[in-house]
Amino acid sequence: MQCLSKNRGYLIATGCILQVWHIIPMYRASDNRLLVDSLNRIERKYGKLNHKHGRDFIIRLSANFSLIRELFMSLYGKVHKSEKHFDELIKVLYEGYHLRPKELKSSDRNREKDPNWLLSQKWVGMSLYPEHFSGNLKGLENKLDYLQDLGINLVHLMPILKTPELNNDGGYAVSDYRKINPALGDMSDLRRLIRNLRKRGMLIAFDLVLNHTSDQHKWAKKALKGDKKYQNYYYIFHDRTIPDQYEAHMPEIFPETAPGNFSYLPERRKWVMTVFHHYQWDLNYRNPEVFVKILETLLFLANQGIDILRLDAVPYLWKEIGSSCQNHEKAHTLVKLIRRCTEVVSPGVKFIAEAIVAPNEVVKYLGQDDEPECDIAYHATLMALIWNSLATTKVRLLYRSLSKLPSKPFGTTWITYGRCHDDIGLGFDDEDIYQTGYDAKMHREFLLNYFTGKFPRSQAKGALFMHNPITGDARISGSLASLAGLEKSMEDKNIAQTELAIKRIILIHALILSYGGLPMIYSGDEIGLLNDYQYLDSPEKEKDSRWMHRAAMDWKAAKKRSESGSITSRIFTAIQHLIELRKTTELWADFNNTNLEYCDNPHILVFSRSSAVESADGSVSRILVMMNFDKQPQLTGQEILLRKGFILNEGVYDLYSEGPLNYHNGNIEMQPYQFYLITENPI
Ligand code: OTU
Repeated sequence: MQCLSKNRGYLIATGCILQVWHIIPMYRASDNRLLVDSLNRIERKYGKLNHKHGRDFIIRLSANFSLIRELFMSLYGKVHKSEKHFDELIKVLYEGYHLRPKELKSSDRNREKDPNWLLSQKWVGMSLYPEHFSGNLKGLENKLDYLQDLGINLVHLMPILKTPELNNDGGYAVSDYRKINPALGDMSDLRRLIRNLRKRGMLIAFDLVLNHTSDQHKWAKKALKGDKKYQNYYYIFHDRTIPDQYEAHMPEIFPETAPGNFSYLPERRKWVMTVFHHYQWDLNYRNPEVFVKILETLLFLANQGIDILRLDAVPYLWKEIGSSCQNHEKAHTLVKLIRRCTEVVSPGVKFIAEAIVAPNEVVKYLGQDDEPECDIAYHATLMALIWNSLATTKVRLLYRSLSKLPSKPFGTTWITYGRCHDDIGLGFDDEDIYQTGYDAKMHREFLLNYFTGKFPRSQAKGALFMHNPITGDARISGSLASLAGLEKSMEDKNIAQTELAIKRIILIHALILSYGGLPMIYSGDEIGLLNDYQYLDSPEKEKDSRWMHRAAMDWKAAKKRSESGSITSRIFTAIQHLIELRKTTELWADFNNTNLEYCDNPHILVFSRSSAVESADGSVSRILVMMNFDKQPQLTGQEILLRKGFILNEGVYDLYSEGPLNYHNGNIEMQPYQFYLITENPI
């Protein structure tokens, strides 16, 4: 008590009390006392918290303490010794803060002053596998100029933490959260890379695979040896009674390669929950010790300088018999708790929710205004709808699905993307498909046939992923360029089709760069990298067609980006130009300022980006984006411009081509896959 009252005095003297004091009275008296006790314990162990050491921590812990406790106790209040675990959590928070490097603490403070820093239009990301892109982490440093040349300033490193050589699910089966895969480098290489990125004003995103560990993680190994404490880190059962109860309501994620959600451990004659592959053991978040350990890991990664953590498979974090074990309310509680804890230690760190679930469920991972969860979520709905629109040449389903999507909280953003390392799930609503005039089952079948090239006239070359012959369900693999028709048209030496494929590739990028959100380009797509079929020769990978679109970067092809007129150059320079336009136009910052606009032509997507206030200096205050998803030219009336307040023939022009729009008999004319970024000349 005594220590804290001194601290209070200190805080009053420095003015910080203003921030603390208006929060403290909201506490229950018991929380107040607990906070004081916690801080005193920290002081006894680490020395006095003062202006230099701990001021920010005290302020942030005070602001979040009641909520952290409430969230923690709602999950673990009934667990044996929950108070002890809570104390441990607070200790881990302080340790995380104590170990956080000075420069990161100062970056945290700057970001706190500008909480919307991530919404800026200046951020453009790329996801890449260091081993496929540059061999290793050191090699990656030599490629940063290339990324910057394209305009990338956020690098999402695909998982690089230690995994077994086999059975690693492309990095998503971690065996040591504190070591880097030796083939890629070590922690000091990662830190050096991050320093280099920071110097260049670039950000780094990194996976936290927190739903499961590899069966080679030390916790799993100890559990397998019979250690009860570590068995309780996972969902392990001595017979099928409980697993069968779970199974009754759990869908299968990888039915082809990993049927069922439990795996047998012959060494112990027990069953372990393995929702993904048999070697990915689901962590038991009903055990508070697991939560505290994973939080410690998270803070360790944050303290290496990671700006954005991607929470892998976040909908699966909480399992409950009788439920699908996805999107459980307590999975959200866990995310809220992670978020609050991070705000105390490293508030500059942002979170991506990796939740590829029903559209209405995805938005929930962005939290609500007073209950934040993640800052960013994948716009998987938009991604799937882009491909649907290309296959059908129409945008009706896209309009219907997107207009129904609940709006996301202000301050959060989408990852807009065309491809990533995973499959494309056809995650739109059956009812919406029906309302658009198709039979849902037949429509899905059509899309699967279209993207695997079975549909007559389809130019796409993809493969099915996790095909379930009983239900007919499947997802789709294939590189963006191959799905867009580049591979087939080049094989067929069909110049006209190659032209169309290039246009589709550019259109997809125009959409993800302008729709609203943080665009994430998948490495290789910027040069039209085709499918890689080598995975078919590997017994480990042949059944996982996602390897088809995880090809090594083709640096020889990338060199051609400066050969004007080459396919590579046309794709690369178009994306580069789009990125440049995005960065210099503030309307592309994501302040929930995208509006779908009605268009009478079913092939043309129209949306606007507008600022809330008309600017006095005549600078751009609205942009109308028009995109033709058909391989035929299309027309639409000019009313669409009038409705948005554009004055016809007076300075209406296309930002992309820096020229006027094309007209035909008084209508706006759009060539196959053409897009306009329409604005008006400054008056
Ligand atoms: C994620 O994806 C990763 O992105 C995958 O590469 C991993 O294999 C997997 O987790 C396991 O770690 O099912 O088909 O809603 O869609 O977690 C991809 C989230 C997946 C799931 C997602 C998962």
